[in-house]
Amino acid sequence: MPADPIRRRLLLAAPALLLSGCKVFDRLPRDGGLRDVLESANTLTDLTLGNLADGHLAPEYTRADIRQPMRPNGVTSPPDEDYLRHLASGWADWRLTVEGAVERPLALSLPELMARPSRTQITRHDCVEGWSCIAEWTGVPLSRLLSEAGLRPEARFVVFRCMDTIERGLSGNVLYWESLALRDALHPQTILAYGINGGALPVPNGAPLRLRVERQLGYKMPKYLRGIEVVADLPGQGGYWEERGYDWYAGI
Ligand SMILES: Nc1nc2c(c(=O)[nH]1)N[C@H]1C(S)=C(S)[C@@H](COP(=O)(O)O)O[C@H]1N2
Ligand SMILES: [Mo]
Repeated sequence: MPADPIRRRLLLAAPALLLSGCKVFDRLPRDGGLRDVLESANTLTDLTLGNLADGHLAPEYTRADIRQPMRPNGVTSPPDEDYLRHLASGWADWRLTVEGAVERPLALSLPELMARPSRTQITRHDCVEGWSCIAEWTGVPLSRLLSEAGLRPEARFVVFRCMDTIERGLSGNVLYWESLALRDALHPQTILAYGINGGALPVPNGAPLRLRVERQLGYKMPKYLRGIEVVADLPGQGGYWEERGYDWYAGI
């Protein structure tokens, strides 16, 4: 517990906020006014929790703490033609795009990303399903790319677009996607990782590039990235799993 009494009081208040963040209103009708009011209260709670975590680093570990390979989860072998073509060509034509509310949109190849200053961190991945893994991640800080692109004043959220179909729906395939508040996007441990445990990122863990956002749960870390969009307003519920009832702010 921090010695600072105000900080301590805020931390003690956090469990209550967490409780109020539960989706207790999931049984209310989708189009109900009451549900909308409760959902906006929930978003407020999410933002409050995010602010409480501001400035804090997730714990980092040593190599000796890495006791297992990184367990792959969710999509582990994207079936998508585009993805398989990029994989076969060694990512030669793949580009990470950074666009939306930015001054200078970017389209960067893997070697261009790897040529930028990198950060390596040994962190614990917590999946909402209840398992954890410690691994060493290497990548380019997202803050670096966002400052290269230059955020426009209306920028508030960052949306991540992936290359993998996670669900084959009646109205077409659904690709995985996620989003973060700018505050988490700019956090020093938020990186776009192309390396794991000293080697290249393998396909099951998200090749060629995946997000690490260390103070949140696994589903907030999209793999198989193709594009980043800076936006003023969050599209829909903010991610594939969020549209299926998961919390948008998944702080741990
Ligand atoms: N594109 C994409 N990203 C994803 C997923 C996915 O299915 N597709 N699953 C998420 C979940 S629930 C977890 S726990 C982590 C798993 O990462 P890992 O496969 O490297 O363990 O990726 C997250 N990012
Ligand atoms: Mo997960």
